[in-house]
Order: sequence, then structure tokens, then C-alpha cells
Amino acid sequence: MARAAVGIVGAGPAGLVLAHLLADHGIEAVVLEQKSREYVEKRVRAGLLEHRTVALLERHGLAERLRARGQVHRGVELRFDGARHRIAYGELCGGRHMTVYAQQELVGDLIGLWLARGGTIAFEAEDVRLHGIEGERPELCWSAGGRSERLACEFVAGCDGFHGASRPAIPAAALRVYDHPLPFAWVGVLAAVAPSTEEIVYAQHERGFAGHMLRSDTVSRFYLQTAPGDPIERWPDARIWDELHRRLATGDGWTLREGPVLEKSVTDMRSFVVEPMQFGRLFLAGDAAHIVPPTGAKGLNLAVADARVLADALALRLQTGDARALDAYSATCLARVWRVQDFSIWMTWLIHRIPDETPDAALRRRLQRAQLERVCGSPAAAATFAESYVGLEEA
Ligand code: RFL
Repeated sequence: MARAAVGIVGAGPAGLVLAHLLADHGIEAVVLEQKSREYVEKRVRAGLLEHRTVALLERHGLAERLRARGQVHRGVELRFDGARHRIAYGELCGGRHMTVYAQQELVGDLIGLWLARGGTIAFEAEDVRLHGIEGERPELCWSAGGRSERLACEFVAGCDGFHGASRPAIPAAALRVYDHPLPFAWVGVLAAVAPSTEEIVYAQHERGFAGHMLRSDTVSRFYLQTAPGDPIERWPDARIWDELHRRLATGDGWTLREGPVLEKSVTDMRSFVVEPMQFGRLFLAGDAAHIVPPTGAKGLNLAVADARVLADALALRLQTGDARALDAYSATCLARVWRVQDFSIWMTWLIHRIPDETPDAALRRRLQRAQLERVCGSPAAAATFAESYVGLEEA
């Protein structure tokens, strides 16, 4: 049977960053991934990295391609009533910035660097099961190419996302679950077209939210608000462009460029947190433990932040026997998770069309407008928004 100090389930941002940080501490980890390498390196998701996420990757020598190819941003645009309002978060937050870099690029970089340093990833690991997490000798079992495999480890990191096998391995009675579906969903569109904006745009519109996000000089990402459960078949390309034109329209002659749609899908929104993020020798990180609505672009950044805390805590425990940081892992992470959850939910309600069936919809729409005007009109309110958006708080 194979052995490693830490068994990591999932080769997403959380699992891969954790693997690298542990290796920098001199701790051996093995990563199990359900999908193929090709699949995870092409999966389109997030694209906005916080200053502190990039700084961590740089400190660990993981940001060379990101530095060369990522785009630095210092402002974001909020649109409503056809008017454009720039929040200059760079100036408001002491020069901190965000970097646009596609999640699949980052995942590809982390996998390449991990394999180059001699690390192991078992791709296409099927039916991963966690055994003995409540004892001192946990084991991971899986099958690959028809063969049964086992890994004995001292600790298990559950980094396998929302639908993974790790969280369900914890007895339900040991977890408190906060699961809050939101009455919004996004049609996410990837198009082969140069961006029509230099900075990310969030547009609040009576037809629903529209977002113009950035990826590269030749590819752009767009989001359109729809109702949860809406099938993507209801969104032919012509309808997507028509809605984007309407919802992003301004009164100053700005125009939207169109291009071939490369990918599109509908994602429902939810807020989800489990407490605690640990059970016995299993530690959850990233989407396995929490989901935030995507509006504030925080999920990947939270996943990396969890990995940083977990790597340091595991290293202390494995190398000195001091378990205090590991015991406090969940509390340390949850403090940040709830702050980010609060901001992400607040920003979601700020920028989406409030559905008619929402209790007090008319009142809430008036309050939403008052908040938008305050964020765009008051330097203090803009600074508060900017601080949460760039993730200024340390924890
Ligand atoms: P991931 O990325 O889901 O990786 C988990 C990995 O585990 C594998 N896996 C398993 N492996 C073995 N056995 C099993 N049983 C397994 N089950 C699953 C999976 O194949 C996968 O490789 O979780 P991680 O590492 O926690 O990272 C979280 C982020 O991916 C996620 O929070 C972000 O994508 C959220 N998000 C955004 N975050 C940002 O910080 N900035 C953004 O701009 C941003 N935009 C977004 C987003 C998420 C979106 N969707 C699709 C929900 C935009 C959207 C539309």
C-alpha cells in the first residue's frame, strides 16, 4: 500500500495549492483526482484573483505564467440607468489590485509545476472512499483502470469541491449545515471576441443583471441573470447577444462587440457553509466546505486562503507535534468565510433584478437603488465596497 503524510482529494485550486505549500514545508502529499488531466485543465470557471492570492502564489514560485499573462486591474464599473460609475479600488485600497487570469490556466500551471517537482496526481481516480478518519490511520481507497488502489496517510485534505466524496464521509450529526439557495442564476457565456471594456462591468438592469468579465485579448466572459433551473436550451446565441446589448446599454455611445459563443451554461446560486470544516483527521478546504454566490468572485480566493492556513497548520503538527493551529483550522477559516459570505450575498442583492415573488419586492428595489447610489456617490461607501471586493482584510 502507498503511503504519504497527507492524502489530498481533488486537484482543483485548493488541493493543488495545498500540495505545493506542503512540499515547500518538506511534507509529502499525494493528490487524487476524479477527472482526467485534460478535463480539469479545460474546465472554465473563475477568473479574478485577489492581490493576496497572487502574492501567495508568487511567494511560492507558482506565479510565473500568471505574472506574464494575467492582466492587472485597479477599478470596476457599476452600471445602472445607462450610466457608468467607476469604483477605483486600487486608489481606495492603497494600491491593491486584482488580476484577471482564468482558473483553468492556473490549474494547468499548478499541475505542470507539481509534476515537474516529482509530485504525484492519480487522475481518473474513481469511487474515492475515505476510511478511518476518526482514528489515527486514515486510508484513501479508489479504483483506477479497473484496479483497486489504497493510500495510507496521517491526515486527509478534502479539497474535492461541492459534489465531492469528502464532506459526505463526515457523520451528518457532526456537522451544522447552512444551505441557502438564492433566487438567481447566471447564464455564463464564453465568447471568442475581444473585450468591449477595459475593466469588469456589473450592470444592474430591469431585465436582469448582466456582467462583462474579462479573460484575454481574444476571449471574453459574460453573465446574464436568469431564474434558477432555467435550461440553457432557452438561451440560443441570438437571445444571449440581444439581452447583453439591452442590459449593458449606456447613454454615451458605448458599443458591445459580438463574436462566436464558445461555451455556455446555467449556474444556480447558493450560499453554503458547513461547520466545523474538520472531523477527526479530515480537513475540508475550498468549495467542499463552502460556496459563495459568484458575484463577488471570491470562491477561488477562499479556496486558496483555506489551503494556506491548512498547509501551515499541518506542517506545525507534523514537524513539531504542536496541534494548536490544526485544532483551530476551522475557526480560523470560518471567520473569513462568513465575512466573504456576507459581502457576496450583499453584492448579489445589490446588482441583480429582485424577482417579483420576493417578499417586499417593491420596497427592496427602492432600497437597492439607494444602496447603489450611495456606493457610487459616497467615497466612504465606495471604500467599504472596495475593501471587501479586493479582499483587503487579513485573517
Ligand atoms: P474545485 O475547483 O471544484 O476542485 C475540486 C476538484 O475535486 C475533483 N473531485 C474529486 N476528486 C476525487 N474524488 C471525488 N469524489 C471528487 N469529486 C470532485 C473535481 O474534479 C475538481 O478537480 O474546488 P476548489 O479547489 O475548492 O476551488 C473552488 C473554485 O473552483 C470555485 O470556488 C470558483 O470557481 C468559484 N468561482 C469564482 N471564484 C473566484 O475566486 N473568482 C471568480 O471570478 C469566480 N467566478 C466561480 C466563478 C464559480 C462559477 N461556477 C461555475 C460555480 C464563476 C462561476 C460561474
